[in-house]
Amino acid sequence: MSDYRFFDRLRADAAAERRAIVAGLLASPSTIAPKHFYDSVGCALFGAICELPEYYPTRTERAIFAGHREEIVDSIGPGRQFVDLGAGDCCKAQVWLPFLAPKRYIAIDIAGDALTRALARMAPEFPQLEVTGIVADLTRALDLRGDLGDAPTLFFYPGSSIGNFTPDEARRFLTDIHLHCIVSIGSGLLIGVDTKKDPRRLTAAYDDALGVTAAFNRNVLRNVNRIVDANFDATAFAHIALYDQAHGRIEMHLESRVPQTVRIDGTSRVFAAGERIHTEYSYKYTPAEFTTLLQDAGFASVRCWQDRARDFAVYWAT
Ligand code: AVJ
Repeated sequence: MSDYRFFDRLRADAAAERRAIVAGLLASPSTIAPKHFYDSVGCALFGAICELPEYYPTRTERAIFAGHREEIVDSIGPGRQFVDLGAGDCCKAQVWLPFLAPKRYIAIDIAGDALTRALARMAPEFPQLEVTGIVADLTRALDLRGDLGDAPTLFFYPGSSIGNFTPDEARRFLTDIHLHCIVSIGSGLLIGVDTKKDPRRLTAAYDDALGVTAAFNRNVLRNVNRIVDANFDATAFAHIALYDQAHGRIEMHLESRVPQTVRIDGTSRVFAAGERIHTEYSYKYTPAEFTTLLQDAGFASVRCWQDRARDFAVYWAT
């Protein structure tokens, strides 16, 4: 079977999504949710970010996975349903497939075009694997029970994507995953999470010398123009990345360089010079903090692996 099934669970919500974007833009402070970064240009820029010297998470996680492969594989066990949360180009998951021999691969992402391309490339390489793609928004209630039945499932959530949620939202999301896990013995969550560290290294990772992250941040305005019919000039906003030590989070904003009026879906909004649009949180957790979060979500057993410098952490929670 070099074929795959594909479901778009996003299209139904398009009108509600447009209203949510407009409401966020008109609010004070103005906000755009980070899920809107990932149009095709945004996906490509995120791929470039992952290659940057300053952006340590991707390569550090890869090294932890590679360095503890056997132990992690032994913990998970073979023949699971592999649910890839935020699959992107599916490359991170693909590395695991020969070791884990899952019986199904279910890739979920908000970027439908990227997911289609990834599965069309990948499915023929694994002819024995049953492959499913689901276009969905993970910030909305997660209900995969109809897709998964009662077979043991590995939920894979790498890359510290959990950091885009506030801790309360993250607890709720992890609780949802745990509820999917209790259906069947052998289910669990393999998740990668960035750690707290020197603020200078954290800010450098989100404000790189080449300006790739700045382009990634500004590109959200081009995407928003397309979705809600607005006329943002991406060059009229400056990229801001700062570390809020009290909250343990990177914040990204777009700061209006000049006073300007932007047309948004039939209305307009004035941005003062220096006024910011909030675009992303990226929360960082110590292993103790994240273990507690997993336990609060219902996971009774938590294992953790780290690199030597403790720049990143990988957890297996059941
Ligand atoms: C994909 C959410 C994990 O927070 O580090 C990278 C996104 N933003 N550079 C992160 C991102 C700016 C990334 N996540």
